Amino acid sequence: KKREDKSRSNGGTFAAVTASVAMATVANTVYDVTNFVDSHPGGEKILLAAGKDVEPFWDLYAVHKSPHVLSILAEYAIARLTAADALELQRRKASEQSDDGGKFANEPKRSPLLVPINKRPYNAMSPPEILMDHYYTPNAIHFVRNHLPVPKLPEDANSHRVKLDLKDPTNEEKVNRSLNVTVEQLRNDFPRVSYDVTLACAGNRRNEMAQWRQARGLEWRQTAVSNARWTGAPLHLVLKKLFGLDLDKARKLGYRHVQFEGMDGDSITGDFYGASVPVEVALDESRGLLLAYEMNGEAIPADHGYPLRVIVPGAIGARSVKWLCRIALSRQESSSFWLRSDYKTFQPSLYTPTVEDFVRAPAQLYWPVVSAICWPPDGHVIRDGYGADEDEVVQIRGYAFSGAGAGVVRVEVTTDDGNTWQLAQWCNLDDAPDDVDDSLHQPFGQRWAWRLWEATVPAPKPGQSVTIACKAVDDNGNQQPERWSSVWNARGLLGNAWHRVT
Ligand code: MTE
Ligand code: MO
Repeated sequence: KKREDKSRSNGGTFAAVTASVAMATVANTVYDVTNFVDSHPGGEKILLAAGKDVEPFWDLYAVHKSPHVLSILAEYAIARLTAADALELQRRKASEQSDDGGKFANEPKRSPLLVPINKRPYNAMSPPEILMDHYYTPNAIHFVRNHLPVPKLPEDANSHRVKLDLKDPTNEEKVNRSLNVTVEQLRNDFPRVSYDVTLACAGNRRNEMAQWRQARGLEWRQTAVSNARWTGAPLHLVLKKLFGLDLDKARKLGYRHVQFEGMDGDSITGDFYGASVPVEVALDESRGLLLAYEMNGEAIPADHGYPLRVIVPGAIGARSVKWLCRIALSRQESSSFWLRSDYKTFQPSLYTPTVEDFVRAPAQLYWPVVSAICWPPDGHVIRDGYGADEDEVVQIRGYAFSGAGAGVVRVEVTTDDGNTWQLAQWCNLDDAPDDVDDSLHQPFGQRWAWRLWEATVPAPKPGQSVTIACKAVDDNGNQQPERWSSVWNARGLLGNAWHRVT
């Protein structure tokens, strides 16, 4: 129950939260989070759950579902429900779950090949071994990262409207000019442009980073990464034609950011998914921002932003807002929780960033260079007796990409912990464009797509094992760090240490 507790010297609010039945380690436990509110990264929002079951909130903010959070929570346990209350809680949950309050009524059918790591909201990795079979990841197995339920989507894509607002540079609440544009107009009135873009969630490979030290968030392995051909209208042309704005003019008027809003919101908190991009990036033709209406030549599937999403090439996936319903020029960054207080990195010495730390840190925009092995899987056991012969080998396959349009120039592989290295070869997949290795395919500074690579190493002798590691080098000469210790950050983002597979 949330109530003023006058008997306490600090006069603070008393918040009790019962934890979920599904969370075995905290089942049916009541917590007094009064003294935790100030250090909760989401601030006072935790009080929304006061006196209630916390599970539905954790369904929406799935970062909570980690052993780390459970261990923090454990400190605040004050009581357990009686058996009768626990039963009642279970009964209510069962009746709620049947329709989930309708929140998840719009979830699409999904391929059983995806590897889900959270069901509601839905989050799934691409299957690593299938991922390596295509240059263009088939839409059905493109990884999915949803922070909220899939919103109710329009049946007719073409009539879907996006609101375009010029906010008052001195007053975020005020809109000076506003108009609507439909997907049909974007298709008919603007050039149709396609780019190959690899999307990767900033939390990719968090599970490895979290093995070095606990990191907050969903434990993605190495395939919260996929590549697609995205088609749409260039953002800078849309703003030029409809508002007469180019970068110079936008800056002179006091605009610093282009904000994007998704149709997916949370009716409990009033939050919506959104992000923004600095005007210098958003209005620069060479940065390739697209208002995309097609993914690999098809209408964008429900999970990936139908009917319209923005694509921000070279950036962490979080900037490519799906289910786009509003674009606004502003002096401010997007007010979205995920832009302001979530996708941010910190120094390795900061174990538990405060709300202020999150607000102060810059929002992460681009990816650093990264590569990972997708075949064989870690711990893979080779057929009995294999490796006895000198010329028996293990085939390795993986991906590599970098951020901000930097291309990957080479990938290197080691089997002796980095003492010696061998060069990987580029894969020649049937579906890849013929000019995939030609600078015409992805001009310098616009290398937004991954490169798939393969290598061959001697098989371990029977009964022995080998640990293979890879690293990539990009156009800037930047390389992946050897160890997690130097890149570890509390939120578990941008995991790019050498990828190791045994
Ligand atoms: N856009 C909306 N509207 N809602 C979201 O939850 N997730 C973001 C981004 N855009 C998200 C969104 C994040 S964090 C990532 S990594 C990518 O979408 C994932 O894109 P995908 O699901 O198409 O792979
Ligand atoms: Mo993400």
